[in-house]
Order: sequence, then C-alpha cells, then structure tokens
Amino acid sequence: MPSVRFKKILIANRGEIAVRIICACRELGIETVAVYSEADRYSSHVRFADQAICIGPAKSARSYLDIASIISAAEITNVDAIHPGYGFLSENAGFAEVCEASHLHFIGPKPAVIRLMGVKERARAFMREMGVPVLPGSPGVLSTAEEALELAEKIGYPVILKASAGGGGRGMRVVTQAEDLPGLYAQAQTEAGAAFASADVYLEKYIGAPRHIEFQILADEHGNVEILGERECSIQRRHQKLLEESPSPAVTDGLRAEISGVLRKAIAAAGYTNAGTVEFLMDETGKLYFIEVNARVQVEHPVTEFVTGIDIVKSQIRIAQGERLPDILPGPVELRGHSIECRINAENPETFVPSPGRITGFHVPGGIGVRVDTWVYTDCVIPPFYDSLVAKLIVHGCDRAEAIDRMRRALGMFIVEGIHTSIPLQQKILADEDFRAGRFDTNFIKRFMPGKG
Ligand code: MV4
Repeated sequence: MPSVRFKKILIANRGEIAVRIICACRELGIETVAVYSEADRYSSHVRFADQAICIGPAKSARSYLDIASIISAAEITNVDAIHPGYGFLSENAGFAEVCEASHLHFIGPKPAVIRLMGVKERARAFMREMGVPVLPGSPGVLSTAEEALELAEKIGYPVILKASAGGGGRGMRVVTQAEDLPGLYAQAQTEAGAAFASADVYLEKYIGAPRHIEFQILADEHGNVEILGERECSIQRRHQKLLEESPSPAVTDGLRAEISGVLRKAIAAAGYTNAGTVEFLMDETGKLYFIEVNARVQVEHPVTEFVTGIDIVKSQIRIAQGERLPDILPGPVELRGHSIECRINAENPETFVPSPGRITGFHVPGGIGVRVDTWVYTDCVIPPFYDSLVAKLIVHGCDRAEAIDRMRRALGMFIVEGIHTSIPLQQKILADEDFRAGRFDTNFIKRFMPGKG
C-alpha cells in the first residue's frame, strides 16, 4: 500500500520528457500541471496536461530554472508532488529541499543523497569503500600541484584532472607528462571555480578509448534495490549521445551479474532512492570502473523499458508515493531481446549546428517493436533556447541484428521537413561495419568523421 496517493503532479520540465511524464500520470489516474515559458506556449506538454501555467520568459534561468516561479505554480495549483524530468532542476539538491520545506514530494532521491552524488570525488570514495571498482586516483580533493605530481608519478601517465562539482565532461584536463601538470592543474581549478560553485579538483588514471556503459537502478524507500541491466552509450559527440542500446555488446552475463551484485549493496548503503544511473568506463581489457552517479531519469531510459518491460517513470512516481518495489514490479527483472534508441536532433548532420525553426511536414514510423517519444507536430516551431531534441526513436528486436534492421527501416520512414535532423548521420552509423560488429568506443564518431569529432 502506498503511504500517500498523489492526486496531482506538477512537471517542472518541457519537451518530450514532460509529455512522457504526462503519459505515466494518465495511466496512474493522476492529474497533471504543465509549466511553460513564453516560447513554449504552443508546446505539446501544455496541450496534454490537465492544467498549464506560464512561469516566465524564454530564457531558462527565468522560467524552467526559476525555483520561486515553479514553487508558486505548485502552490497555486495545489499539487502533491513535482517531477523534475532530466536537466534543469533535476539534480539540484537545493530545489529538492525547497520542495520538502513546501510540503511537496520531490520525485527523486532525498536532497542529502543528491548532494553526495553531486560531489564527484565523494561519490567515488563511497563507491570504492563499498567494493565497486574505481580507477586508481586521488583519495579525495587535491590540495597542491605537488600532491598531484606525486600521485600521477605513482599511478603513471596519462592522468585526468576532474572538477569535483563537474560531470558530463565539463572541467576536465588530460595530463600526458609531468611538466604539463602544474599548468593544467591551475587551469582545471580556474575553470571549475568559474563554471561551478567549487574550484575543487581530483585526479584519476586516464583511459583514452573507453566505452561508456551505465547501469539503471530502481530503489524504494524500504531498502529494496533492483538493477535493470545496462545501457551502452559510447556513440556520442562532445558528450551529446546520438544512439544508445541495451544490453551493451561488450557486457557478458557474468560481468553484468558481478557489477549488479556490488551496486545493489552500495545503492542500499547510500540510502539512494527512486531511479538513478551509475556510469562506468570500460577499458580495453573489458574491465568496468565507476565514474559517477546521475540522480535522475535519463533521456535514454526507454531502451531499458523495452528490454525489461518495466515503466521507469511510473515506477519513479509509485516509489515517491512510498510503494515497495516488490509491489511495483511484475516479477523478477529479466532482460529480453535488444533495444536501440536514436536521438533525432534538430541539427545539421555534418556540422552539428542547431537547426531550429518550423517543422513543415512530420510523419512518425510505427509497426512492430517501434516507439516514438516526441513533443513536436506538423507546423510547430522549435525554439532556439533549449536542447535540440525533437524526438526519440526506439526499437526492440529479438536480438541486436533485428534491432539494427528495425531501426534502419524505421529511420527510413521518419519524415521531418523544414529543418535539418541527425537522421542521415544515424543511418550512416547503422550501416558501419564496426558498429554492426559491436566494435566501438567513445571515439567512434571521431574515427567516423575525421576532423569533426
Ligand atoms: C574519463 C575519461 C577517461 N578516463 N575518466 C566524460 C564525461 C564524464 N562523465 C566523464 N568523462 C570521461 N571521463 C577517465 N578516468 C574519458 C571521459 C570521456 C567520455 C566519457 C564517456 C563518454 C564520452 C566521453 C568523451 C570524452 C571523454
């Protein structure tokens, strides 16, 4: 039995994820409140929600990131909970605290846990103590360049300096030799201090050609934890993922079981609740090393939904209502078949320059094993202020080969007119011999398009 039942939820987001959360609420019989900026007045999430409130001008800082406006909208509409989606305020511990102080359920982990995971070297130290494999590195934040030099000498070059408050690739410096270290250390500190609230920097052994693999977690408020397999996210450019799949072609059943076992204990010990992702890098020998935790639902969650049959967004809401995982899940977690997602972005497929504007023609593919999550429609206008995600095309097949064939035919039936999209690039990736053989790492796009990676 849930300890509370939400009657109404406010969605503090826009685009396809706002629509995705509305879908989950509809199926659960929960009313929805959309918030929108002046640029999103005609957006689908505004149309499909039961109520909608304008929270400010186009600029995110004055709308989707404006905590006071969002809390006001929640109070005016008398909602029980707020779903933050991904990006924007989703990993802002301060926002989660304000929600709690305003007697609103924040659909995500507790503020203290969001904060722990946001301090990257603390999350790393915690995972290491729990027996999760991490790369050799500094035990915590570096105090001096001398300390960094001594450690790097011990670990061996190359090493990487990372901002404690960073993540997603910002504030990192690769050091290949001792003489470059003092300068790069100063640069990393300056950049971290300017971009984030903290100038703290830590150090790790650098892996030059890793695969990026992440494990999906669900955890309830009663100590139950489930691991929903992994996603392969190596096909990316400048930290923007283009294509994701589950399972990873590089993860064996044995490795998955081993990592799932240690993660289950670590996540329970951390008091982590709701949905989350644990990111790993895989080295050339096939070993996985923890790098960070993403305390939110992710863009690529549908590939996990396809292979597990579990609705991750509905699970998030039910967990926040105090329900127990054994009551939410249909049975033991099993992975079936193979799923691939392509992020259809409004951008030039060769230059990656954003391509906002009016969509003059729009047709989505369907048929067996095909899912489209989108917020656009014919004659809608993609505003230039936010990310360029137009739609996600997700397919499921009985194995990887069928999923690839299905994705190629579905991409061929996806029509978006009036703007440029990433579809031609994704068709090239799916035709590539190395991709089809599962032979790739995070440098794939670079090798694929020399000079543009
Ligand atoms: C690394 C790495 C190599 N060695 N850490 C980039 C995003 C952030 N989450 C971590 N990142 C990296 N950390 C060590 N010790 C290489 C990257 C990296 C990367 C990671 C995942 C996906 C794409 C990437 C692209 C460039 C660098």
